[in-house]
Amino acid sequence: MTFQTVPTYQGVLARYAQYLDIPAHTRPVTLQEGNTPLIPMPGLAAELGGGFELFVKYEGLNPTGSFKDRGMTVAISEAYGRGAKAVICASTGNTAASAAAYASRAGLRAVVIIPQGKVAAGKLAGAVAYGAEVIQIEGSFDDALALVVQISQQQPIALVNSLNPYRLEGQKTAAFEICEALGAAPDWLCLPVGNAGNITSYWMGFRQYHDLYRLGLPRILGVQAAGSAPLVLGRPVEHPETVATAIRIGRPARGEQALEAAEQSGGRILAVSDEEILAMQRRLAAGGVWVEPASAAGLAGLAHELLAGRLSLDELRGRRIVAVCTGHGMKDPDIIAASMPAPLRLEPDVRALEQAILRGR
Ligand code: AN7
Repeated sequence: MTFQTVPTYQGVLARYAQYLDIPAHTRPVTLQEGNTPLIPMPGLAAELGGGFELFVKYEGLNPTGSFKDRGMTVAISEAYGRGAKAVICASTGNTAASAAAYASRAGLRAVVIIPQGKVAAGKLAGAVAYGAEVIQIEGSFDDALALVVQISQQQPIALVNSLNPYRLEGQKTAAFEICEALGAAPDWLCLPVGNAGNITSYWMGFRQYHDLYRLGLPRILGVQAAGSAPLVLGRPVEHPETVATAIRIGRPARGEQALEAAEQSGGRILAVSDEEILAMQRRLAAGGVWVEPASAAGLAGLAHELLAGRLSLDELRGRRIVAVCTGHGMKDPDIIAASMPAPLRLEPDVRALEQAILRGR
């Protein structure tokens, strides 16, 4: 047997350079994001009725724990290459942590604006740890986004929300990876929808690969939380609410494109309740994949449609479904304490322990 080294993976910019529409001045800033696993979920597929193949694209395994890193590496690389000294974003948390990490690495200032309360602990801690200047405003994510758009037009500070087109260029690489792993596009793609950058990017990516390689196109099921479902209601939501704080967004910046992606693909955008989201978070964890609540929304949407009869097992027979799980469970540890049983407490006594084990806790 001979020892073999593996060529170092260099992140999505290097891997997919030929497919990305980015300026020549771009100077790569990477944490080797992307290349995330596509995990088969046969148990969950069987629970949902079976007859189809189900996979989770586990984007929580990116360097800062969310899918945002794919787009952020490109947005920061572009800003860095053109000589920007500072970047800014509004964020429900994951964008903030990602922007902070990549900006720090490039030696840029990162200013992140977060809404009042409700930013999950692991995200805020990340933004602080990576060295961002974190400003909390007394308002919603939508208020924060309006502010950063204004500031970035008035000051030399680069906007790295997904209004920045380079975010989408990087983000679409997840669609490429799925096609490469399956040898074709899946039949369905389910994912959560907040500000709608991700769904827009996936649709771009799948179309690009289909134009080049004829790999087919998925139908897209975009899922919002019922208390924050502007795209389902057809109007902005002034006071969005949901346990899935990542997608607590009432005015999605790329809402039009999300609706187009859903419609053109033959899919749809729907809403699920917080209870459905948390139930799916538990079911995913039972399969070994712990994700933050928002990340369970895509699959909760699939389960919802099956239950409501708007999707049938007949229709799904032999099909391949990919659910995008956007953020790691460790991003939002508090939700587990709030929605799941606390650990049993015992004296350090072997009899007590034995009884507890035999009782099954
Ligand atoms: C885990 O970080 O908007 O529809 O500011 O963190 O592309 O917005 C996060 C969004 C899904 C929705 N899942 O994606 C932010 C932010 C997780 C997220 C979404 C977010 P988009």
